[in-house]
Amino acid sequence: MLDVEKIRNDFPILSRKVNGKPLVYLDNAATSQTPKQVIDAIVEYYSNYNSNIHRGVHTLSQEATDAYERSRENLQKHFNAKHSHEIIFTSGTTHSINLVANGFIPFLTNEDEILVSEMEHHSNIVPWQMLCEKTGAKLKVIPMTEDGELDLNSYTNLLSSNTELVFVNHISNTLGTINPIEEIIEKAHKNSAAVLIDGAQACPHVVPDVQSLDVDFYVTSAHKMCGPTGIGMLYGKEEWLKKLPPYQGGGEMIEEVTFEKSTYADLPHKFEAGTPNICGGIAFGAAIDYMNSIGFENIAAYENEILIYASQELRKIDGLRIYGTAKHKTSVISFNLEGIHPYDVGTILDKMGIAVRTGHHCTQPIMDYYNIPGTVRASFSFYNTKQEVDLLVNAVKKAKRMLS
Ligand code: 7TS
Repeated sequence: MLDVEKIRNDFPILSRKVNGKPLVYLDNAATSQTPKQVIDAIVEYYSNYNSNIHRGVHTLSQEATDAYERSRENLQKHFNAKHSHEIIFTSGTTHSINLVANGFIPFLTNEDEILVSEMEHHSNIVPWQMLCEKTGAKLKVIPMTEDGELDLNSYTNLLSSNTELVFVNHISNTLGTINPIEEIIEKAHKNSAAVLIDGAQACPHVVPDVQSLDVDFYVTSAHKMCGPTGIGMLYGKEEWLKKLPPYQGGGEMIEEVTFEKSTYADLPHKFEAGTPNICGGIAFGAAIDYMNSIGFENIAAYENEILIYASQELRKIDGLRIYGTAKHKTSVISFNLEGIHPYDVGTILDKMGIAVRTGHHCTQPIMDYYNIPGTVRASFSFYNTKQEVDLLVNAVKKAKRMLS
């Protein structure tokens, strides 16, 4: 099991105070905190070998290139991709999804259909709507149930020979639902549809094996898994990445340029135009090393304990409703107090040093489903403790007394 006190010492920010109270950081689904092992990798890069990559003969450039490419291989191993060139560095999940959506413009017509689930983050909805506007393809919605699970019967019925693409998140950022992506992928493939899985919320908790999932595209952001912001990943099967056109043109993504015509570089460089986030890429690898040193099985078991304890204690509060009660869920709890706006609860919690997110969490269709303006969302990581759950529960009780 985890030595949480020891782990907490790795995170300098966890010892700071907010509004005179020790910080209780429960906004991990928005972004995770950064351990000193990752901060050290960033400091070392800028202190010792900051340089542009893939272009210099000098030592610093070579060192930076090696570290960046080693990090790509690290990601390849972690996600079990067949080739390291199937790992494309992007600025994050949003960039990865837009890259794929743009790539499908030449392949879709107004006969085609795209399926997206009702519980997606806006970044896994809006790029597909933009793709539909450009191609005439139709966007269809896989509905969810009251518990916050996907309605798989409806999904099966929606699939047809016109379905070209399916987009679903691995874990919902608002409800915590772990979706049955194996089944979703298998059914899509039986209908010859390609699948993109949004793994932004999954990668801090589980290790997706992209080959055994047989997924076509898998995307994530480093900042949700102890890495820095501004760096993320697109995994794509080689055959797809070869087929899709580049997203952006510029330096490093070309083979040859004349004014008549340019030809594109091989993978992965075809999709990495311009100077990338070199330090971020290296730190992403360091974050994966850090999480693996703790162990994802340990992380999942511990976070599940926290989830069960927090759900049980919060449910004891009269008038508190939890949204998202799927059988398989991760350590995200969205809730409301009857008759009280979530923003007001969040503001009072902040006064007590407790960081939660309030609002629609970039999932307005989920809010429409429940007919609510937003929720309070507490999202837990492996460095949170049961004592912090108690502080949250007491603070919510206090907020209720103050606001009722
Ligand atoms: N997909 C999911 C499932 C997410 O949770 C998020 C971010 C994104 C995509 C976008 O990731 P980005 O790194 O490109 O911004 N989710 C949240 C959240 O729940 N609170 O703040 C950001």
